[in-house]
Amino acid sequence: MAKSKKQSKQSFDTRTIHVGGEPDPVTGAIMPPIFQTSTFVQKAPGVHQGYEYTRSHNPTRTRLEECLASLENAKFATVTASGLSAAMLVMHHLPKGSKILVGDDVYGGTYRMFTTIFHERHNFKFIDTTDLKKTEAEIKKFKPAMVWLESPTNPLLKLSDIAGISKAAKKANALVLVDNTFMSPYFQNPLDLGADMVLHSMTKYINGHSDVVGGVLMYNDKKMNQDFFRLQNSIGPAQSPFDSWLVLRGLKTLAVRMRAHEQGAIKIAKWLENHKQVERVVYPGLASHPQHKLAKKQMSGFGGMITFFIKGGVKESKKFLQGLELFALAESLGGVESLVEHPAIMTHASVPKKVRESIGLSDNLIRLSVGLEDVNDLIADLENGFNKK
Ligand code: P1T
Repeated sequence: MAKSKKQSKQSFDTRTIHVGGEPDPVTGAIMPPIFQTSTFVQKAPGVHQGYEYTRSHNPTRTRLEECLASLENAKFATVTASGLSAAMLVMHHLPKGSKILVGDDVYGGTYRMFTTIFHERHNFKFIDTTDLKKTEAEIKKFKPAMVWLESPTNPLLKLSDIAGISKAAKKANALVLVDNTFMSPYFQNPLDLGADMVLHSMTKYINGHSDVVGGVLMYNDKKMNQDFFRLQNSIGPAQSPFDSWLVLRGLKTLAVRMRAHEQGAIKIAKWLENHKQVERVVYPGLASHPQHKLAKKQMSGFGGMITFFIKGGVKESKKFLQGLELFALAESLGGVESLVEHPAIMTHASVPKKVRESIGLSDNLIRLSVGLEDVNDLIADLENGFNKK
């Protein structure tokens, strides 16, 4: 639940390395120690040095929270055990019976949480938030307590106008949360665009090495911070000190990784666009992306995720996926190694087929997370996939 030491004069790259990464004041160790402890000794009952019990807080996690808050230009950050547990805290933070307007293309696990766990506590309405006018009208009509956006969405890479929606939500007293997992704080900062909360699955780009599951919420409101502390402490989805330390380590290269992910993704997206076995490529950096203009306006880059529709259906998709070697067939994204997956069968299987079809999440859709391997090797691998007999 750390408050950021806002070092706004320093660049993003510098802050990834130095905020929360200060040498250990006791020994001078340049890398912060891992406080691998469950509890903290008290001098007298209630007399402690700021830490009591690792479920509530831990110095390694505090360092990570300081760094993350700084990178997202937030005053506060709350690190949790997974991206979904960060979402769970938000669901408990909102008063019972809240109306929540949600983008119609969100991560399958988020959809499952809203429709099968929290549907009894809150009232969810899913709409296409890419249409600003329609979203503004819906905010007026539905009167939500919160607008929940993913931008770009998983897996269709649709964008929502964060500044426009935040303005309309503010007028209607609604909070705006943006799941910024796909862009990472390097390419997009929703709080600067008027959102109230940012959520990341740290499992993805923030950690970047596919060896940790984690989540984080970033925001500016002190009361919110007190409530998230209460909820974290009372419900218990705290991240372990070792995992927080690994994320701190991964964060140091976030800026260089994001630039490299994007460089590879742009080349691959353009190559796919000219491939005869590809029906359509979706990548916010392509001029053909329906919201390319908005992407240039609200993001400082386009990221490393590509979605494309292969010519054919499930049969052709499976053949392609089985022909790949470098791209590992796995759920998740944002790691140094390239991953590929079939959303309809894998990450979004919990979204009913009818709903998937209504939003264009079809059976010939393939999602790539472009890693940091040599891009020519990746392209050769994709060609092998297309040539698989
Ligand atoms: O897996 P977890 O750390 O709990 O994060 C959930 C989550 C939240 N938001 C977005 C946009 C996500 O993509 C995810 C997790 N997504 C995958 C595992 C995936 O393969 O898409």
